[in-house]
Amino acid sequence: MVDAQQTDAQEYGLDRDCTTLSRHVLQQLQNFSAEAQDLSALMNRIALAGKIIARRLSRAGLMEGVLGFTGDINVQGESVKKMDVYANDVFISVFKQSGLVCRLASEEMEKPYYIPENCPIGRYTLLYDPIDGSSNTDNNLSLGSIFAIRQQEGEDVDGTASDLLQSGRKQIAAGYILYGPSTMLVYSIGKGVHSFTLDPSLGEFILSDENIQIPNHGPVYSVNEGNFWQWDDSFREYIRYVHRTEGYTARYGGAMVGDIHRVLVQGGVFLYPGTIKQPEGKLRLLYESAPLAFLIEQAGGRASTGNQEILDVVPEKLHQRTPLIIGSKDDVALVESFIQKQAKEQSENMMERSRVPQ
Ligand code: P6P
Repeated sequence: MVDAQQTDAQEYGLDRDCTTLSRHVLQQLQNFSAEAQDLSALMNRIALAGKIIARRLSRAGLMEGVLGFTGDINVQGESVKKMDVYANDVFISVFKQSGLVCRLASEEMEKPYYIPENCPIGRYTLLYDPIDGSSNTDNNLSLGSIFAIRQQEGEDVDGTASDLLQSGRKQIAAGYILYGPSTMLVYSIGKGVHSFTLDPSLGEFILSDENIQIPNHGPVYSVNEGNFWQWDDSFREYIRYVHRTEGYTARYGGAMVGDIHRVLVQGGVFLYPGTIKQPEGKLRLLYESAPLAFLIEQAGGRASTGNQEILDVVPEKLHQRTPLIIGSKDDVALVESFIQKQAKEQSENMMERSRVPQ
C-alpha cells in the first residue's frame, strides 16, 4: 500500500524530472507566443552546447588534442587553448542551423560570425564567452561558459554589429554554464534566476533551484590579490579592511563563473579592478560582465564598475573591457564606499592646494 505522502513525493520527483529547461522557459513566460517559443528554443540550444562541451571536458584527460595551447593569440592578446577553439565552434555549430540567430559574437572572434545565407536566419544575437577560465582546463578545475541573448535592432548592413553597442539593459536573457563536479546551467530571462543540473543518465538539464536570491551580505571576497600593488589605493584599503575584520574569507578559483556562482549561493563579492597597466580592467563587458550583471541583479544583487552600474555602461567597441565589482548589494556598496572615500579625499586635497597662496 503506497501512502499519500510517498505518492506526493513520487509525483513531485517525476514532475521535477520533467521540468526541462525549454519547458521552464515557457512556464516562466506563461504563453506560447512565437517569441516565447524562440526563447525556449534558444535556451535549449545553449543547453545542447553545454552538454557537448561538458562531455569533452569530462574525457579531456583521455583524448589527444583536447588540452593545451593552439599556439595562437586571440583578439584579447591571450594565448588560445584548444578548448577555447573547440567550445567556440560548438556554439557556432549548435546555432548555425537553428534559424534563431543572425550573428554570434564571441570573446574568441574579432568580428561576429554571421550566419551564412544558405542557413535559416533568425532575429537574435548570441554573445558568449565559450570557455571562461581556460587557464583551468589543463588542471581539471572548474570552468564556465557565459552567454547573453539580444534581439537584432535595425539592419546590420555594414557588418560592424554596431547595434550591439548598447547597454546591458538590452539583454533579453543571460546566464552561465558551470562545468564543475556537476554541470549546472544558471539563467534568467528577466523573471528571476533559476538553476538546472545536468543529469547525464537523462542527457537533460533538470531544474534544481528556482528564484535564487543572493544574500544581501556574505563572507566571501573573491579577487586575485596577486595584483594588490597594481590597484588604485581604494581597493587596497578595502582589502586591508576585510583582512582585519572578522567574518570574511578569501576564495579565488581563476575562473569567474565558479567564483561568482559561489558568491550567488553564499553571498559576498567578486571583484576584478582595473590596474595601472589596464585601468579598464581585464574582463570584457558584452559577453562576460553584462550577462553576469543581468543575472546577479535578477537575484537581488548588484554589479558595478565602481562608479556606474554595469548594466548602464554603453560600450564603444565589441571587446570593450570593464572593471567589475559584483555580488551581494551590501558588499558591492562597501567596496564602492572605499572608492568614494578616496575620491572625496582627493577632491579635498585639490581644494586645499588651490587655497594655499602660491
Ligand atoms: P587572473 C579567465 O581568463 C578570466 O577571464 C576570469 O574567468 C577569471 O576570473 C580571470 O580571468 C582570472 O584572471 O588575472 O586573476 O588570472
